[in-house]
Amino acid sequence: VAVATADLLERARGGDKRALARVLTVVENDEPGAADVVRRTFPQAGRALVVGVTGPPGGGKSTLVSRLVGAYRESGQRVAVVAVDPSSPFTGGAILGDRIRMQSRALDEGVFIRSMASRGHAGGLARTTARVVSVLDALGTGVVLVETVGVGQEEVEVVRVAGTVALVTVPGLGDDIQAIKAGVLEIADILVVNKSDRPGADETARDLAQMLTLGTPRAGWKPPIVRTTAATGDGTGDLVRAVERHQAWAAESGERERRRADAARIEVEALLRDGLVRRLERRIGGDRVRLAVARVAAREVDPYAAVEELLRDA
Ligand SMILES: Nc1nc2c(ncn2[C@@H]2O[C@H](COP(=O)(O)OP(=O)(O)O)[C@@H](O)[C@H]2O)c(=O)[nH]1
Ligand SMILES: [Mg+2]
Repeated sequence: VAVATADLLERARGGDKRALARVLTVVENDEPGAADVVRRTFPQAGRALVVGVTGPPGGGKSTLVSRLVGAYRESGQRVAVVAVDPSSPFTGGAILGDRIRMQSRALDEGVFIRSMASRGHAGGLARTTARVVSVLDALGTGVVLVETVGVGQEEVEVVRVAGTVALVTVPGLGDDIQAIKAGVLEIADILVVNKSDRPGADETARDLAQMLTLGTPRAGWKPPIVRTTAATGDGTGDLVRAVERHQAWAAESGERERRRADAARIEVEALLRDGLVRRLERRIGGDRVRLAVARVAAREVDPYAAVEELLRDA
C-alpha cells in the first residue's frame, strides 16, 4: 500500500488528474491508505488560497466560481473546485448543470473539479472536505474554490475550511435575505450581489449593508459588498481584489492564524474523541455501550448516569 500511495501521490503532484482523483477518493471514503495519504501530504499543505463560495441555490455560485477559475488561471496556478452539494448527485439538477458549465474549464489541464457526495462521510462532511482541500493544497493546487449551498449548519461547517468566505446573494431575495441573516452572514468575509444585471441590485446591496450594521461588529474587517454579473463576467475582478484584500488583512491581523488554530483544534479533538470512544469500547466491550444506549432509550436510566457508569469501569 505504501509504495502504491507514494507512486500515486507523485503522479498527482505532477499534474495527473486521474491519479489526483484516485487519491481524493481514498481520503473521501476513508479507504485503507487514507491515513497514509494524510501523513504524506500534511507537511506540504497550508499554502493554497482557499476561497469558500456559499449562498442559496440558484444564486449563480457555480457560474461565479467558473469565472473565478478563469481569473485565477491567468496567474498560471493550478486551480481546483470542490463542489459540495447537499442534494443527491442522481436527482439534483444542479450538479448536472454544474458539470456542463464546468466542462469547458475541466478541459484545461490546470483545472481540477471535484463534486463531493454529501452523505456517508465518516466524521462528517466538513471534516472530509477539509481533508480533500488539504490534499489538493499539498499536491500543488494554488487556488481551491469550495462551493457550498449556504443554508444549514453543516454547510456553515464546510465553509470554515476557507481562508476567505464569499456569500452570494441576488437582487429581489426579499424575505429570503432574512433567512441568510441567521448564521451565514456571520461567517461571510465578502458579500456578493450576483445577477446585478437584474433590477433591485441597489436595494439588495443596501439591505445587506443595513444587516451588517445590525450584526455583531467584527474587529478590523468590514465585509465589502461586491456586485457581480457572473453571466457576463462583470465584477469578477472586483471580487478577486476583495479576496486579495481580505487575505492581506487576515495575514496581518492574526485572523489567519486564529482560523488555522481553530481548525486544528476541531480536527484534533474530533480524532481524540473517536479514538477515546473506540478505546473505551474495546476495554469495556461494545455490548456494554449498546446496553447502556438501550436502557437510556427505555428511560430506565438517564444519559448522564449511564455515561458515568460506563466511565467508572473504563
Ligand atoms: N441574469 C443572470 N443570471 C445568472 C447570473 N449568474 C448566473 N445566472 C444564472 O442563474 C442560474 C443558476 O446559476 P448557478 O451558477 O447554477 O447557481 P448556483 O445554484 O448558485 O450554483 C443559471 O441559469 C445561471 O445561468 C447573472 O449574473 N445574471
Ligand atoms: Mg451550483
